[in-house]
Amino acid sequence: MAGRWKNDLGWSDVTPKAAFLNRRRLMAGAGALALGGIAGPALAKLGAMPSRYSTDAAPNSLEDISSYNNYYEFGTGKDDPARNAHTLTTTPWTVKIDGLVDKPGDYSMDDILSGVSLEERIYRFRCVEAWAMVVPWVGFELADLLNRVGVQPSAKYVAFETLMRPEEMPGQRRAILDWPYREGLRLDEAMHPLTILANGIYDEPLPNQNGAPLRLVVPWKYGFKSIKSIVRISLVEEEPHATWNVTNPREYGFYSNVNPEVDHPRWSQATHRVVGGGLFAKRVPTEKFNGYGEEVASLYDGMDLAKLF
Ligand SMILES: Nc1nc2c(c(=O)[nH]1)N[C@H]1C(S)=C(S)[C@@H](COP(=O)(O)O)O[C@H]1N2
Ligand SMILES: [Mo]
Repeated sequence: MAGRWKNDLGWSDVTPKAAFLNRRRLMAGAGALALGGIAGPALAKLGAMPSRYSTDAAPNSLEDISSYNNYYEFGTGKDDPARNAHTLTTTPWTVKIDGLVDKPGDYSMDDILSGVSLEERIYRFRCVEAWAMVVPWVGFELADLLNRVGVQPSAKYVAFETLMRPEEMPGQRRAILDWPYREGLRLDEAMHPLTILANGIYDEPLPNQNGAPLRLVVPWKYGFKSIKSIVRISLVEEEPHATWNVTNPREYGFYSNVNPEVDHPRWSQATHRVVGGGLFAKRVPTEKFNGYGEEVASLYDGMDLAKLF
């Protein structure tokens, strides 16, 4: 089977995107009442609107996206999160927003989702391990949330933290990483319109293994920057602790922009494998900034991305 990437035949060739989005919007409008029976006992549709930031590349199947995961809180095998993450309680959920903000507080998911408009963002997603997928996320711009809580002028970075709950996260009972998982962005990266907080995939709530109920998605950076199941967002002055960067700074930089010119010390980053493309699928060239250079390259003007990777 051919790998589904850019010019290969794929889902988007079979279903023209406009028609697909239209049909889905109609379904969202009609509500679960009229059409829910046809769709089966599906989860509530989120009703996300299409976005100009979406790629035309064919999305991976929900099966691919929710069965091949990195989420070490649930084990280090690619199929461990799908097997184990059902134990995670995601309601109620609060996100503490603190640090250099005008309105710090403990915000419920309802607080957070009220006043944002959910969009579908079909993004390329590239893991530092040299595999990739295309994911139809549902979410909203992180900037929307940060603007609502009011970022103070002295803030330079945003720090994120994953839930710490070893009773429900078996991986946290072992010293695989220095828990809780933490990540960070420079403020301008965090405010960039491509940076989203996602609460869904394929117009349905996020599967637990993908970081329910709320996870970061930064499509021009290696996947480990896209931290899952966020419980804390802090506006800070200094470069924040980032789990993989601190664990192994020689191999994982704080910035970790996708970059085919800077190899991982143990493997090449020049190409990657598309998940779902089959065992014998050809590797495809990796693009700088994962193909989002036009949008984000200027954030790094004057920086040596080989040294400050
Ligand atoms: N809390 C937490 N977030 C995490 C991880 C993790 O182990 N724990 N893995 C990261 C890595 S390495 C990748 S590639 C992506 C994978 O996201 P996905 O499973 O939705 O494809 O999540 C990132 N976010
Ligand atoms: Mo990753």
